[in-house]
Amino acid sequence: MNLSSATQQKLILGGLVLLVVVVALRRAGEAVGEAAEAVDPTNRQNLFARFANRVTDILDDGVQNDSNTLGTAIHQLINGDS
Ligand SMILES: [Ca+2]
Repeated sequence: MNLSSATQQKLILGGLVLLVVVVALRRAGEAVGEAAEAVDPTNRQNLFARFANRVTDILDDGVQNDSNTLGTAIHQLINGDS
């Protein structure tokens, strides 16, 4: 890769900003507790997973009836069964 030093500086700055944001979110999460669980990607009940699962569910058969989750859809895609 042939990046200019200005681009490299932007990438480094972007990485630092991301790091600061992650640390800040973790600190805030410790203070807030419940809210932190909501955005914890490992938490099955987190808001993003719930949203993704809802979309997958509706795309699955057009109805919101818990017929499918994103995890299940990915599993089926990888394993070739439907
Ligand atoms: Ca469904």
